Amino acid sequence: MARVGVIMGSISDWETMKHTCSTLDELHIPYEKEVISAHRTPDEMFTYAKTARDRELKVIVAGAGGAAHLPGMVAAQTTLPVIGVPIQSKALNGLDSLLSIVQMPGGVPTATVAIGKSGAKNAGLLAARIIGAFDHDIADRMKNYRENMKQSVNEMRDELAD
Ligand code: RP5
Repeated sequence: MARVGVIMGSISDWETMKHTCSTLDELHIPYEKEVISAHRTPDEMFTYAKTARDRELKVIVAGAGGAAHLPGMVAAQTTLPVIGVPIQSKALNGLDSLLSIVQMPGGVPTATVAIGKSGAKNAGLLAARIIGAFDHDIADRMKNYRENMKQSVNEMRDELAD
């Protein structure tokens, strides 16, 4: 059963949001993925957000670009944690997306990660950490993930020394 809901405003966001999904794959965390647009399919967005907890999702990751209201609007309709990923838009390079997501008025928390690929990857890791706070198996997988990162730096040092 999916524990993370990964949604995005357009298929054009997939190039970025696939990094959230590959991170969740790496950690063996089941997820579902869907295109849901705040302005093109508002009714579906409300239904998705309102049914998310009953469908046993634990975290929602929402990617959007431009006037990126999807994460905040979803957060307004659920009590689950919502992580917004600012997509690197063409016109303003993602600064518009970032500010739209991060500047939520007090009362409706929406976690915000970096613009683009790094943010999408970190959204997957943050979702894993949130679930890992209550799930020891996933917490252990996060520990391994960090160990692997440490190992990769050791390999860089070896390469530099060669
Ligand atoms: C937003 O508009 C989407 O999240 C996407 O980043 C942006 C552009 O959408 P398309 O015109 O590529 O469908 O809703």
